[in-house]
Amino acid sequence: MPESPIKLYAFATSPFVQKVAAVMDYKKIPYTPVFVHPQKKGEIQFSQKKQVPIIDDNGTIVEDSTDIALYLDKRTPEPGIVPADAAAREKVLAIEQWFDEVFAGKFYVACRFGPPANRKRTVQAFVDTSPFNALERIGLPLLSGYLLREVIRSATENWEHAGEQLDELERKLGNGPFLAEQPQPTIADFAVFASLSVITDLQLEGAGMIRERKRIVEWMDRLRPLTSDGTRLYS
Ligand SMILES: N[C@@H](CCC(=O)N[C@@H](CS)C(=O)NCC(=O)O)C(=O)O
Repeated sequence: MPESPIKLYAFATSPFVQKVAAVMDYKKIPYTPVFVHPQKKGEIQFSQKKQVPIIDDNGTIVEDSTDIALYLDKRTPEPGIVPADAAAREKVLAIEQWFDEVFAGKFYVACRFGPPANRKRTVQAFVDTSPFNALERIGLPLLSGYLLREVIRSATENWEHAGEQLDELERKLGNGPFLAEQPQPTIADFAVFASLSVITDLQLEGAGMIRERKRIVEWMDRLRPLTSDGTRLYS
């Protein structure tokens, strides 16, 4: 039986979903996003964790963006996203973990929910892509300030220090050409690039802060032709 495209259970705005999409685009693996209702989550009822991304590869379910990327690398080994050398692999995975645990929250989520203009567009992206009913479509934008108050509070606080996260990224880029001084892009590059490209390509507030850092711009220019741009899940 011919294989179907991978189902990618998603929120359009999730940094972890963006990472997986950028990896699939690099590997030229066909996929179909399935947007999940953020409260009801009926589409991912089968999951215990109930967090996106989740993929369904013709019946094989994989959860967690790092595990998904590593699964995809085994499924479709070329082009590879993890170095063969053990020490290099460790460095790459450590940077990818830094993305998951620090950068995704303190820079990307801070950017999407910190500046009020971005916040409005983030909520709108949810409304445009999520399987909401008519009432939810009207109600969510009106109630978002209340429903998301905790996210907004910490994003606003983190956004004040967002430049420090970009400084740290510049340090990690070193002399390149890719993260962990790898000659080819890895899972770490796609993780960070996927989120930054959303900010620059959708021209969110914060794009200027990225563009004024030469080292980051040059690195993004190296990645850009290899994978999709920041409109990959939502334009
Ligand atoms: N470690 C997980 C984190 C996934 C995650 O935090 N997903 C968020 C969206 S960005 C989510 O589904 N949140 C909904 C919830 O926790 O209820 C990964 O890398 O995939």
